[in-house]
Amino acid sequence: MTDTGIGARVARKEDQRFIMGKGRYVDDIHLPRETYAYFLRSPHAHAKIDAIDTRAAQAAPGVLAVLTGEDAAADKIGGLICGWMIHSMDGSPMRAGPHPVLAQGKVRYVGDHVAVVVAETLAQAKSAAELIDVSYTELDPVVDPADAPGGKSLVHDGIERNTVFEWSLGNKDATDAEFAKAAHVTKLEFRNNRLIPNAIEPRAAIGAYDPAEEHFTLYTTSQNPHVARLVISAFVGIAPEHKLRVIAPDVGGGFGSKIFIYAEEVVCLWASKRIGGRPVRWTAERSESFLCDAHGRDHVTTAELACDRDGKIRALRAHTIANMGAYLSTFASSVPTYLYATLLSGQYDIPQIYCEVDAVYTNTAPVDAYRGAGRPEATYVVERLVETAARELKIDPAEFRRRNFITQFPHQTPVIMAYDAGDYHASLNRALELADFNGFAARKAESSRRGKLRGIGYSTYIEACGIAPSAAVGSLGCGVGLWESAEVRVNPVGTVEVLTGSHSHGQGHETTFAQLVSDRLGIALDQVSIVHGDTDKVQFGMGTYGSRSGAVGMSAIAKALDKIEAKARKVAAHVMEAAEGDIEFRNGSFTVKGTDRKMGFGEVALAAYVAHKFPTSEIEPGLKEGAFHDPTNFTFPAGCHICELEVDPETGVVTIAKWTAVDDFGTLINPLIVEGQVHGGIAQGVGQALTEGAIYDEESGQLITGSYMDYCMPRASDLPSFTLGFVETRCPSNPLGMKGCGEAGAIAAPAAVMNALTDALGVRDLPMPATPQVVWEVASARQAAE
Ligand code: MCN
Repeated sequence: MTDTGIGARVARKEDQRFIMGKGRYVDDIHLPRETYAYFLRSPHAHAKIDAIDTRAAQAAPGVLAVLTGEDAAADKIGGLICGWMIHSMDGSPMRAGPHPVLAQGKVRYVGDHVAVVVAETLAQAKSAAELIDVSYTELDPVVDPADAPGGKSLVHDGIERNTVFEWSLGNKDATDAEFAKAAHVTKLEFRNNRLIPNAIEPRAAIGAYDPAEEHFTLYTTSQNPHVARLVISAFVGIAPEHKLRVIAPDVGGGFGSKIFIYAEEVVCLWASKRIGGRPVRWTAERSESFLCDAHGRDHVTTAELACDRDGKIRALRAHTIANMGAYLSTFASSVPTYLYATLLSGQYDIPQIYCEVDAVYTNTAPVDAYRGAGRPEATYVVERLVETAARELKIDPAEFRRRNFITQFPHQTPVIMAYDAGDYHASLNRALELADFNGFAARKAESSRRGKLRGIGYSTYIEACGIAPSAAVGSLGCGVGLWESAEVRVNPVGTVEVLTGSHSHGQGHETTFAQLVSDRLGIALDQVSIVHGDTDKVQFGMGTYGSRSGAVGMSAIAKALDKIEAKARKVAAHVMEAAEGDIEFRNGSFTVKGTDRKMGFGEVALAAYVAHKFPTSEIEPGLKEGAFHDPTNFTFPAGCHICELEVDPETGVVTIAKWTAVDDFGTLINPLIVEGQVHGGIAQGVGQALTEGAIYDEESGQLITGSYMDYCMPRASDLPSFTLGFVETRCPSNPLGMKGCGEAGAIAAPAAVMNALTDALGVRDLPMPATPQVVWEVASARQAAE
């Protein structure tokens, strides 16, 4: 390992500009003659639009255009799509209601896009929006997903029972048979609370139409600019792909919420053309982000675990109602299905699993992938059941897990996934050691002396990421292939530009991707630059989500580097007049075996471009190679998180005393960055467990938690210093042996917290978020009962 190569703890290159305030985000970009868009949003959760009178707004100072859904329909602007087809148990395709970019006939959630005003200034656009007169007939909103099928009204006319699909996975009869003969059944009912993503940078878009070239440019806060271009071009129909450039510059976090194609991006492009080509810009206010960014989770689940007399798990079954919100967002249908039920085996050898998922429409913001997407929900089901079953069977929870761990690989689960590599005993054992589990009883006694309740909880999670093999996801309904592409351009002086289809918005790709190049070519880190986020520069890409940029994106770079090395060897052989087989390449130098003849990588690069010393009929000049990488399997990061916490029964305040995480991410490219990823994920998972929860008013469908006053993000002071460790089993399905790390913390953490909290309080279950009020009520009831 070199000090900048694979495995090195290199500080993030990109942080220099971010910390100095020199990042270039969409809102920092200003184009000549730009204008401002302001969206008039629905104040109602569910209402018929009887009429929209825009005349006063059109005449207001500075206004250039006021556009509604009727205008969009007249201009043949298509609706937004959901790109993953799910079929119900009866074989029928999912029922996707129309998703217009501006409401047509009806509004379906508070914040739904009703009209846009484009004006010379933002203030003028906002003032004019107040002059738009919309006549609504209010309809009963459908708010609670559990009630949606029997709801008072239909979110989409014609979509009966508000049901998008009724899907299942696994063998029902075989699972039921195991339950029928089980010695013990543990049953839990819970809601995986609805979350609102809160990236530091709110969403923003600038649409610019060039009438001379009939060409559009979109600057947007996207995690996947090429997919945005594909959808906006092929489905929304704004322009063919070669007439649309999408640029996602520095993006300040996304956590999934910036994967999707949103109405505002389309409207800014379309409006720019409508006003003759002046750029149209929009940046979300935080309150708009709360209302309109796709939310996450929101499952209502009943789950059961069947065990035999020896504490061996025989079967798991679950029924989940998944809230999709008012419209199917870009990848929404995949989240409660193939990203959820396929992980219900956890780290355990479970002979039978059966899961049914009813996806429903409600009059709430669309729900789609949010850090972990389906896998935190699955882990929550499995790890809460396992912990509860162990307690009921009076088996130590760690021992119960050990009895049921998968130990042979590859392991085919009953729910599609084939786990390729792992060592679950190793991560549990190491975590117990690092957490000083043996000292827990003494710490608990000490807490008790201070009147506090101490608890410990595990989450031995698994996830599937590195999304994903194209043929596999295609067979499951995905509309696109999920490979990744890369191009490595070596300049004549030996510096390197890597063009990648991955998109970094906080994950440190500019550093880790450069580390791979530094390692392979033996050149300094600052000789490498990573180019991403621009469809005119990067050949193609599928973007960043599903912790795929390492396992899939970097694998594409590794393949391109193989080609670079192969060609450079040929060039070196000609220049040094040696047989290609005698060329060795190590630490940035090409040498001829058994001689002192030697060329540096930069010299070979120059020779490749000068092209004097080799037959160009056999070897093309230049040194530039591209590659696409399609993985052969998902990657399966897994590990053990242990949360130790203390409850103050007087106030309900929960203090996390200790957090230990031992994760297996295969080969670590940069442990420092990986640790940062784990930290962030744990913080989000703790937020889900203890503080965060989106709440809509049942009667009106208004978002009650619409600002930071009501929606509580975890703060640094809510978290301890984390103790991290790693187990390393190489992933066999990519050349680097990597598994994704970007979501693990958020997947593992909620179950660890709730297992610890139920342990501390001596209760079977507790709802998330377990706010001080929830905890205080439970603690008080317990004390009253004692
Ligand atoms: N890495 C490594 N060794 C490994 C695995 C990964 O050094 N064995 C490095 C990678 O090279 C990369 C980083 O760790 O620099 C994360 O890699 P990976 O797990 O492949 O995840 P992605 O880069 O694809 O990022 C996506 C993931 C997801 S799905 C969400 S959601 C998320 C996350 O990353 N959103 C984030 N982390 C985030 N971090 C920030 N700051 N902001 C977000 O929006």
